[in-house]
Amino acid sequence: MAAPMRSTFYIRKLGCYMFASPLRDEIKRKFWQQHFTSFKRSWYSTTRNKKIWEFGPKLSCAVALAGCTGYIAHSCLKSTNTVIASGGNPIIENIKRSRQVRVDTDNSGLKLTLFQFQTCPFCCKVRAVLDYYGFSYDVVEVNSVTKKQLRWSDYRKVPVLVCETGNSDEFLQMYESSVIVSLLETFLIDKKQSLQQLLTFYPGIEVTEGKRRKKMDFPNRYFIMYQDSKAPGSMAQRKEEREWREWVDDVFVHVLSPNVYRTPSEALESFYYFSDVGEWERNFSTPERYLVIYIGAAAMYFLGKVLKKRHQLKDDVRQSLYDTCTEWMKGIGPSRQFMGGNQPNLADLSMYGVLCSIEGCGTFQDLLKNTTVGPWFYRTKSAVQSHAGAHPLRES
Ligand SMILES: N[C@@H](CCC(=O)N[C@@H](CS)C(=O)NCC(=O)O)C(=O)O
Repeated sequence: MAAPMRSTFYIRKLGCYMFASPLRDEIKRKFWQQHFTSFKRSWYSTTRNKKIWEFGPKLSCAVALAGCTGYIAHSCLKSTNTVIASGGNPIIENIKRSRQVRVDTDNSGLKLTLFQFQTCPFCCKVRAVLDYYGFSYDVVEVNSVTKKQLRWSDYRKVPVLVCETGNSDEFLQMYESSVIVSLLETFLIDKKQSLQQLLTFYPGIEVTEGKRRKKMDFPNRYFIMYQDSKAPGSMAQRKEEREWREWVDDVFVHVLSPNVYRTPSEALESFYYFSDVGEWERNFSTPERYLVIYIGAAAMYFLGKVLKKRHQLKDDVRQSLYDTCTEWMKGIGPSRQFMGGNQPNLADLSMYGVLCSIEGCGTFQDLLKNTTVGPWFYRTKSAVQSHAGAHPLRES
């Protein structure tokens, strides 16, 4: 499985906690191309001094790097949130939980811990599935700047779902939100096999994206492995569910950030909202929190523009958001309550999860006013919050 580099720039960490990471390279390239090249040109023409030009950027980079490193070192050293013991389960058990979700009817026997950012759309998607099916689980809020809660792992993104296997030396690490979702669904169908066995159905392969960048791909991520069990519904319904789940990941999720970071004030409002629901006051020191809010909002405002271009959104990005939600509602059609019929399927839960990541932003209020997505959204919310899908666990 992928082991991205541990040493990352502080500024990247600030921006990445929401949506930025898949676009990181593109954003960096375009940002530096557009802003740095023009800056370089004007500075060079003003100074007309080649030596200064050659030496200047190196010096500024060194100063900036030293500053960032110092700050990160300072915040890591003073952190007391996380105690990591060596060897076995204590690694996971000693990490501070931000909350515990307990559902009485859960008899899955799984001891799950979700490492997450509260408002990351991929994490919201996994939570929607866990809650709908009534799994009990612990939540660890990862500090998006230091990521100290993930130090035990080579994987540097969230969500990560950890399952303690009962063997004190082992725990299972699951990542890639759509793999986690398919894996949980497959487990509910065939509880005789452990998650560890089922994970072998979702192999990751390394693919090269562009010229140099390598990433992991999980070709089976939208497939539920029914094996000997009778698959529910028709083949067409299962295909529809897979296609819409893919659409949520490949299309819908990319419309969100250019919208919530559309203007500087909207970007700031969004970051204040993320700070509230992510309880950053508890998880960050005060300077760290304000730094993330203000620098994060500024960075994401600019990145939002890059994303808008990259994903070819309309000039008025709200219109792209309304269009995608209208497409979703058309997909459900007038005679169904949910994409899954009378109850949500994995496409409903994925779409709901991703959408609820912006529920407290002004963008979401605009969406409710300008589309018909509201009633479906609140129907799904109520199914998720009441653990309406919990019966498969009860039957085991
Ligand atoms: N394809 C992954 C995407 C996960 C992802 O990009 N997570 C972001 C948060 S929204 C992250 O952890 N970024 C941190 C980083 O890249 O350093 C999934 O579906 O789980």
